[in-house]
Amino acid sequence: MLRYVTGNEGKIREATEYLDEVVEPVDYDYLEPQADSLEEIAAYGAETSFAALEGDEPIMVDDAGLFIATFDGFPGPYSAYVEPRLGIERVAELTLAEADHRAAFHAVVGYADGQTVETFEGKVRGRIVNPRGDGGFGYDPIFEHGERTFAEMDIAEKNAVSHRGRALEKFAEWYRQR
Ligand code: ITT
Repeated sequence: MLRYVTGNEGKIREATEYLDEVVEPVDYDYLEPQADSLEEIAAYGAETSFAALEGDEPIMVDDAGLFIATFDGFPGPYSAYVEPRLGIERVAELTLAEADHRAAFHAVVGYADGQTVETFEGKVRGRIVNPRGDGGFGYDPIFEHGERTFAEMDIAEKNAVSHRGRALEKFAEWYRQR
């Protein structure tokens, strides 16, 4: 059994659909360090959650962000701060006022079990568009990959190409071999 420390239900839906292991959601709010690297945040989150919570079952966390090329990767690691304050419509508007609409989602799964701390990264490239679709969560409606936004895909379709799907794939492969 794995304990998935997150307050984000969208992440839990995607991980549960992807992983064979039983995943128990744990809503523990670890204080995220101000860091430019998702790896650092995910490793810290997994390690401190394992230390703070009772129990021996391994912990996983997932730190993700939307990196917009024309803004030099902003909001990136600050995506969770920007989403409720600026709003995804405004993020799209600001990006579409520029010439370059390219963006990438990154996700890093962090794992800790008291002995080992590991991170697994996934990335997907796309471009920013005006919001379309009502699936997914977060920035999904403004991120187009191929012809569709992530909010126009179902969970399996998104997992097949997404940053989180790639990170979960690497993690699952490593975890199975342990
Ligand atoms: P936890 O830290 O509790 O796991 P969170 O939502 O705060 O949940 P992050 O810091 O990783 O998680 O999230 C960064 C932001 O990016 C946040 O606004 C998310 O909604 C958004 N986000 C993360 N993954 C996403 C995805 O697959 N599609 C769209 N938006 C995503």
